[in-house]
Amino acid sequence: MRIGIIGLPASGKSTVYRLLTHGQPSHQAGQLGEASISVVKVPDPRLERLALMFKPKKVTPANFELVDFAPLVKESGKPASPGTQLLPQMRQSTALLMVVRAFKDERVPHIEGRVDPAKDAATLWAELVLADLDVVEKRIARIEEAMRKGKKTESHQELALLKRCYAALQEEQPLRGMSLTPEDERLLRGFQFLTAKPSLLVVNSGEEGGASPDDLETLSATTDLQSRPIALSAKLELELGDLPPEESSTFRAELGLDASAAPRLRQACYDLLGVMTFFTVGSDEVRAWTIPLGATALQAAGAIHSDLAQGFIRAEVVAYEALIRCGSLAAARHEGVLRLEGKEYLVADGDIMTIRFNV
Ligand SMILES: Nc1nc2c(ncn2[C@@H]2O[C@H](COP(=O)(O)OP(=O)(O)OP(=O)(O)O)[C@@H](O)[C@H]2O)c(=O)[nH]1
Ligand SMILES: [Mg+2]
Repeated sequence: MRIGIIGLPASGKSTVYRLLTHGQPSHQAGQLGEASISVVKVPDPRLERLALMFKPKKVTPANFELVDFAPLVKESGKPASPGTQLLPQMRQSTALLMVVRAFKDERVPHIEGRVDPAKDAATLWAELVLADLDVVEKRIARIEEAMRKGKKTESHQELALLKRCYAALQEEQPLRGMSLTPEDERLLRGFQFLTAKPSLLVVNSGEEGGASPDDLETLSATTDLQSRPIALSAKLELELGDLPPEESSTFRAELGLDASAAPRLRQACYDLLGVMTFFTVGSDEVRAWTIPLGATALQAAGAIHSDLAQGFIRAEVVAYEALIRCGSLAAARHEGVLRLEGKEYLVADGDIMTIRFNV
């Protein structure tokens, strides 16, 4: 699970990256080519509550990887050429965080010499569409060439599908919005199209709050995203995060700011990935695990370890609220809310699971 931060030069990508990774005890920062990569832990009050109940030696939150990419458009205003390292790495992200600048600051020049988040979002969007269009065009040309040479090919279906993609992209429609059969999805998966990825727009609004709710609505419309943009002041939030808690809450009150934006943004990132959480509990470790929405008990077992999936017998399952109400696993069993489920059970977000398996 990886989220890539993208945006124009000096929009505040690295500041948002630092904000999201701030105060994370062992965030394993590293390099991915030119980009920085970190593991971000996802806050979850349920995990803290379970830790109080089980008093484990170790508490392990869910996490995702976060990548701080170089700007998508070069300083000169010319688009980064698709031949660079950047695009293939961006394609490997599960989802994208698009940062646009709304803050005004004379000391930080803007490539176009003006601050206009809606225009920047449109520019960014056009870059993604162009990058996908480039891939589609090349692949179509290749298939048609092979067909002309009379090679036996089974790519007719792929060709028809790519032509649909081409038409959508020409209209600047994201591939995310196309209706696809499971077979279509299989055919397209390998291309890792950028406009097919779930994306969230972050408006870096600056100290004076540079983006109004109306601006956000316009931005929403420009980029055709499913989720509403999030406005925050990355630099200010980062600075407040460095202060002792009492001082930072005094400043927040004075500035009329809500609670810290970092946990909210971490949560929004996690939601963007289209995943859910189940928990394993015990005296050694209480841990949050990440699985796709709609995953089965067997997939959940596999997320823990492939041995658990291979030797799967049954899962003992209790919903989070039911366990909290009962106060312990023993009480939950006694009250009959701890159930035995088979491989096909559809895991619900927040389930506490114990996998029974043969070794
Ligand atoms: N005043 C103000 N300055 C900001 C804000 N966010 C970022 N900056 C400043 O803008 C400059 C660029 O911020 P970065 O976070 O490095 O931006 P970036 O998008 O990573 O930049 P590149 O990687 O060079 O494209 C830095 O000097 C930041 O301190 C903000 O909300 N307000
Ligand atoms: Mg940067």
